[in-house]
Amino acid sequence: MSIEKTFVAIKPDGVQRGLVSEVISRFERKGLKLAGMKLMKVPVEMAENHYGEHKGKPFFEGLVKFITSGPIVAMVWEGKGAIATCRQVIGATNPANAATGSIRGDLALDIGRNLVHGSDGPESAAREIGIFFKENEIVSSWDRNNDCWITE
Ligand code: DAT
Ligand code: MG
Repeated sequence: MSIEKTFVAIKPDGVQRGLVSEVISRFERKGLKLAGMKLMKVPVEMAENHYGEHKGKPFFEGLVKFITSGPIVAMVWEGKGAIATCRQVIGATNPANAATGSIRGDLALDIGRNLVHGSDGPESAAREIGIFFKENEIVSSWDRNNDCWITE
């Protein structure tokens, strides 16, 4: 398993509900390493680009409206197998099917208010990091003094 970077965002519902620290702590405690983070409002064009694969679906308009409705916390997390691991920490798309112990399983009820976004593969991770972050906003592979206790 290689060291990967993935894009994760706390959606407007997570910020509004005061769950920013709760969500961040779950990725931190897992052992992932924070490589970028900012609070921002997403412009409509950026939201449409980010969710481009869903254009034309019945929920697309509502999704763009929701994601642009308030600030999000955009993040890059790094670690061994980080892309799939973050998806597991986040849980299934519909909170009704998300495992207990996952963010959506523990903290959300509705598919349209599922708190967190995570890239679903290497291509989308690279694409989404590029949409939300400039190169100089990412701190790659910085030395963490407990790395040897997390990754062999
Ligand atoms: P995920 O966010 O788990 O990657 P996705 O990429 O399939 O899920 O969809 C993006 C978001 O769109 C998802 O987090 C919530 C919303 N969404 C997906 N399917 C939906 C549906 N059937 N009805 C309403 N919203 C939906
Ligand atoms: Mg997705």
